Amino acid sequence: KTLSQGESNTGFAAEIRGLLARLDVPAERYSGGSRIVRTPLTGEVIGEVAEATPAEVTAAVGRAQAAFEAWRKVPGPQRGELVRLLGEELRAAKAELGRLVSLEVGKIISEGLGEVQEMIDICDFATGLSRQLYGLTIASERGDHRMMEQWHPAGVVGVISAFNFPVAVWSWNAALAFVCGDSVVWKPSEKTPLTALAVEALFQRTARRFGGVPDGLLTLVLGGREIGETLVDDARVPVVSATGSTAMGRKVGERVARRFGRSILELGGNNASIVTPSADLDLALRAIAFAAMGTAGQRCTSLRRLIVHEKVYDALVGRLRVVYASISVGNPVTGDALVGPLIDGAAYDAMQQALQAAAEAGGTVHGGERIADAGPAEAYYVRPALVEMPAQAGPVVHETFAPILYVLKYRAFDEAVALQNGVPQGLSSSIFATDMREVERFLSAQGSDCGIANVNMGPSGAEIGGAFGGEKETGGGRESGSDAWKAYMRRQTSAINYGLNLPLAQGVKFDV
Ligand code: UN1
Repeated sequence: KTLSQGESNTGFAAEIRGLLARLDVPAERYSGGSRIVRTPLTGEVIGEVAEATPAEVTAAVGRAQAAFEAWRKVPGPQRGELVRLLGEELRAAKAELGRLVSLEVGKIISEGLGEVQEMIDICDFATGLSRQLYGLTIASERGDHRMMEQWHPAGVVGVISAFNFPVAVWSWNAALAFVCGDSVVWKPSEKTPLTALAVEALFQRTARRFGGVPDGLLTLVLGGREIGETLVDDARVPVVSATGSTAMGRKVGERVARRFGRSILELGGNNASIVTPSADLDLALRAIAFAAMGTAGQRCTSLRRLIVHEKVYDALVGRLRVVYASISVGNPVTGDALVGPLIDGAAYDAMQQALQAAAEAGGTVHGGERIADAGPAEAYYVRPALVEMPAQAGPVVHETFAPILYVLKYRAFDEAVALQNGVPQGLSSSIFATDMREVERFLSAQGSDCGIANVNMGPSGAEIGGAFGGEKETGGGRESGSDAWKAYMRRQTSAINYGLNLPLAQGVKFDV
């Protein structure tokens, strides 16, 4: 279903102002500033935010440092109480914040709500974690000695987040950082400052209920690259967590490493699914549709490459072409389309360039065209593209943040795994198979080289609980689940002598 031009321009600016007011964001935070914010749904202006100067960022880090020095003294389980309350506020505001995400990013309503649910889930996870910041007791080789390790708060955590998950990615980092005893300075994407302002207001509401937190525990800094660089270069920020393109992450990683800080990098993905002859094709079709076209292909986990065995190629690709030609594209807020707009015109141009390069490399392109009657001229709605490729070359080895699915054919299983691993990125992957040998080989050390490897589902849609992140040019960082919290703390190893002698390790003698 597509909407007519007149139908889609429904005054989202007014609705957004109403939502922000209900979430306690003062009007001056999103009016009269120099940075224009548009909704991709219609291209209309929905805010004008003031940007921070580099000096303001430096001052924010100073306040965050002072906040950290106070917050680290608060016991972990009490810090967990703050995050528990944040989860309560998010539950209460889920409908409003979720809708705001959909309005600012152009996601379908259920994905906007899902993003807030992901925030709630990490708050629950972090609350439990606040009582489980475990270290080890280690057997010592020396008599009357004990060894142990403790995890201490790291300091100020800089969080740089992307437009596509404007609030969930902040929460993966912030919920862990807060229970770990850290403070946070947050630079969201320039494209999505309004949802960030709403989250800041929810945090302030939470802090008041908690009974006061140190000033500067969370500071939001709005702006572009220059203020990101100021944050990244500040030696008082021991941990920088950055989500976005590989090009951005390479710069962040290098700059942070130069001052011996630690980075947590969540960068580009170029995620593949392998469809084997033993696959349940009905299930695979549904999973592929969500993973490749959901969020208009704008997840770092979106499915971008489909590697299909020649025996099932025609059956699967034929059905996929029907789904691609018929999926509903349009305004997902005023209608029930499953594919919303691209974030902006630059994303559209990048998509068209990739499709042209694919055609030049011998690809057969189905779809990919702009749907002009789906929205006004400043909105970029496209039909998702299915591109049959003769080889994994050209644009296939790059991440294009748009709904393009490249399809490749394989004959031998090892060839499929080699194709899956044969790109510079290493975030997520999946296999569709009911043959357990193929499944286990895919999950083995010689199988997928990605941080995430799924079975009988697509590569996107990870849940809180598992560590999220990937290898190679994806940057190596892990966030949210498992023991990802350790990256937000510093480890201290202690040996304690409770005896009267001084035995030295390794049997060394040194008698003075
Ligand atoms: C991202 O696209 O930056 O696994 C994060 C997923 C979501 C998170 C995506 N839980 O697709």
